[in-house]
Amino acid sequence: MEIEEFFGDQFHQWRECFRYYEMAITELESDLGIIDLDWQTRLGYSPIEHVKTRMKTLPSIVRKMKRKELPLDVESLWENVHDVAGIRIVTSFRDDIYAILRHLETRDDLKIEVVKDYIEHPKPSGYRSLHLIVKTKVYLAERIIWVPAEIQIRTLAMDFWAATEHKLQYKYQHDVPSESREELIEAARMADALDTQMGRIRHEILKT
Ligand code: 0O2
Repeated sequence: MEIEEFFGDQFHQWRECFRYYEMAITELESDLGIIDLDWQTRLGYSPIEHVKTRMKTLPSIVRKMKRKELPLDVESLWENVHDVAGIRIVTSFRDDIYAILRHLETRDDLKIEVVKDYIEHPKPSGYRSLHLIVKTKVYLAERIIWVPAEIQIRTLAMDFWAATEHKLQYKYQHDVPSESREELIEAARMADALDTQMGRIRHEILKT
């Protein structure tokens, strides 16, 4: 089926909505680039290791809306699906995650609506990350809009685990045998232990 046919007379509204998500990603990526530079300039160290952006794909959006039994229209997308625009901030150390959160909390161009701490409370799969559902301020030519986005903040170790596990399990859970699932949970604990150890080493070095 052609995309235009799928969205029917809402096609233009969906397209407009997607542009707003793209603008939010551009805005967030640029803001984070500036903070990164500022931290490096002033402190010689930035908690941001790197940033990755992604737009949720249309099939993934439709799957999520169907799973949540939402009407497939633009208003419902805007109100209920908060991760169409996605930003992932990767850090070296676990403490850096919370340093970034503290910074984001001070900004008046960002409203943090929900904080999901999967580090304090990992998912049963072993997944660890800090998720923020935010609204980001976007200046259009003639008005200001607040666009929903999801910010995921995690260490390199958490990111390595999540990216690898995603390939093996997340979308195809039924294919992964239970022993492998256990091993993945164990691998997530090892990644967490590595974060703890690196944090401890950093602390020792900073003390000297
Ligand atoms: P993609 O490709 O990243 O878009 P909610 O909106 O709260 O009702 P949702 O969206 O399931 O429900 O929220 P959640 O669980 O807080 O965040 C989902 C996202 O977190 C996923 O996005 C993944 O990016 C990541 N994630 C959550 N659990 C796992 C896990 O067990 N393993 C891995 N590797 N990643 C996980 P999407 O939409 O699934 O995919």
